[in-house]
Amino acid sequence: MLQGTQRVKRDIELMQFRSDILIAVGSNQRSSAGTPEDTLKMAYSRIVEAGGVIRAASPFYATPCFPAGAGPDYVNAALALKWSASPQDIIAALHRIEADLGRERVQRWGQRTVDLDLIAVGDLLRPDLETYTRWRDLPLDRQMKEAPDQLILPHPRMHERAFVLVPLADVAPDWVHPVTGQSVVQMRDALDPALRAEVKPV
Ligand code: PH2
Ligand code: MG
Ligand code: MG
Repeated sequence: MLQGTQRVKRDIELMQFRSDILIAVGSNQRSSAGTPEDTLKMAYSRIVEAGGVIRAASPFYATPCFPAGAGPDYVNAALALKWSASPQDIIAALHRIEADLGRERVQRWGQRTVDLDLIAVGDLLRPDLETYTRWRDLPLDRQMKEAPDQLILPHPRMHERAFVLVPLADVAPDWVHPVTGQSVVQMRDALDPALRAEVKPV
């Protein structure tokens, strides 16, 4: 039997599990499903099969690989969903779909058939402000070598990437970052216009 405060905590978490889920997707390599766009569409079907209810899907965008020169251009997009599952279950489903579509985790930020990044679950901050802030503020050279071994929400890099924010502004313009209080549109508009212009509808 769950005790009072434990039960309230669980109920609050369950409410959040039903709230808006934001996912950023990308591909810069052919898979068994075909081109990067075919692969992303296949990933969407697999997400729906796994219980995700897609509320909005952005257009596909062609984006230069970050860091520059690390690989071919990407196709990127974003989804807003409802998904009655815990963040851990969602991330596990996304990793399973990535693996099924031929994703091999060889090189950090290397070429990939599909990358499904959980960007946010409502206004959930996970695991805590201190851990979130530490990953957000990690210098670029360490970001390239280190990856968190736990789920961090919101995604600690989302606010600085045009290939995430431009598509996200199509599906969740008014979502507000729980740490900074900035909306997706405000974050997108704060980016260097030259970087934003590199994100081009396919
Ligand atoms: N994802 C990365 C690394 N670099 N560059 C672009 N343009 N798009 C991505 O989705 C992307 C990237 C790591 O996940
Ligand atoms: Mg990624
Ligand atoms: Mg990823």
